[in-house]
Amino acid sequence: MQLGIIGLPQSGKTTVYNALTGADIAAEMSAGHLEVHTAVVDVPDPRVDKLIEMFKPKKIVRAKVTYADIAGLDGTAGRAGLPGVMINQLAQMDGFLHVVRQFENASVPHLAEKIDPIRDIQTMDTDFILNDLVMVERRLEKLREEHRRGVSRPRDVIQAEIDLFERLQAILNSEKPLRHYDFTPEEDKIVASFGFLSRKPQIIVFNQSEDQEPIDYISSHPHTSVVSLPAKLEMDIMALDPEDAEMFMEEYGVTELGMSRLIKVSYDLLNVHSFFTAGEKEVHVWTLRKGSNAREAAGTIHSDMEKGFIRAEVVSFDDLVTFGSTAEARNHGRLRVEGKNYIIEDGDIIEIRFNI
Ligand SMILES: Nc1nc2c(ncn2[C@@H]2O[C@H](COP(=O)(O)OP(=O)(O)OP(=O)(O)O)[C@@H](O)[C@H]2O)c(=O)[nH]1
Ligand SMILES: [Mg+2]
Repeated sequence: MQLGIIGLPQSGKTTVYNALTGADIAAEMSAGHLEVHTAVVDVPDPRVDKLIEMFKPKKIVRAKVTYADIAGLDGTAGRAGLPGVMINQLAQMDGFLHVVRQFENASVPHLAEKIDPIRDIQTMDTDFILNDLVMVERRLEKLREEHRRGVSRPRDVIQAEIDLFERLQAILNSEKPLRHYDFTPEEDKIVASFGFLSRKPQIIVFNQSEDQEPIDYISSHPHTSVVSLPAKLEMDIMALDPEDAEMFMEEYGVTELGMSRLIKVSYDLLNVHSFFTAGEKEVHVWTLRKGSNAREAAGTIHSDMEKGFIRAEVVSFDDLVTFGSTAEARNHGRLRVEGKNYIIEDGDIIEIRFNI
């Protein structure tokens, strides 16, 4: 899973990146050209700590999210479009953290004179919207041509796709990102295959000073989450050793770092959850698209397990904790035997029986 950190110049992308990953990249002006830094971060999950306590495993593998600090966007690409290298970089991402400047700091220049976070969200969106619009229009031309000839596919199928793309065009022409809209599963399949940038899920990250109140920007849109945090303060806390960090947090009344919240929100935004395999050898967190079944879960562990799937033995995290061990959970009838169509729940601890 990869999330790109985007935002206007000097909005605090590198600061957020450093705070998230513990990196120490100097906050230099990227001067508008493409520059990317990448780091992998463990997803904090107290359940894993509990499993480690129970199983005392030799090896631990936590869930991970990759963050890429992508400098160089500024909302001015217009209809000429983004440079190809930038599009390639952005297209690889599963979603974006969109850093929006809320902090006031006279020594940090802003493209516009006044700090206006809501305007900045729209400015950033514009590059993606125009990029997608060009793609949609190109596709529409092709589809209309195909419809005229009408030999490759039935005309009504082509027409349905034309209707869909005309709707996308209307949305984009009204300067709205595609991620604000829901599509039917069939439409979604077509839309997803184009990798539209404005369709990818986003977390809006309002980068505040420690004394600022959260902005009232409740997004009811699907595929969009909102987090407010003081990135600079959190970056400074990350740079301290743990004892000093604790004192510092107490002083500022910070109970949970926005960054660990942000990592969790990232995980949710991408519509995935976790299941575990746990034993003395290894406690392993596996990331799985929500709604996947036991056979697909087996496949994320190993393709042999998927091919030779017989059954899954499943215990929920809560039951395991209540009964203290897999054996005790079994004695109380809480270790379930499930077939390949069983839908995995968040926090299931599973063992796959398979045959190759
Ligand atoms: N006061 C204050 N300053 C901040 C905050 N976040 C970032 N800054 C400062 O703003 C400047 C820009 O921050 P960066 O993190 O480098 O911003 P960026 O988005 O990576 O900038 P580019 O890569 O040039 O586009 C730096 O001088 C930061 O110290 C904040 O929350 N409060
Ligand atoms: Mg930067």
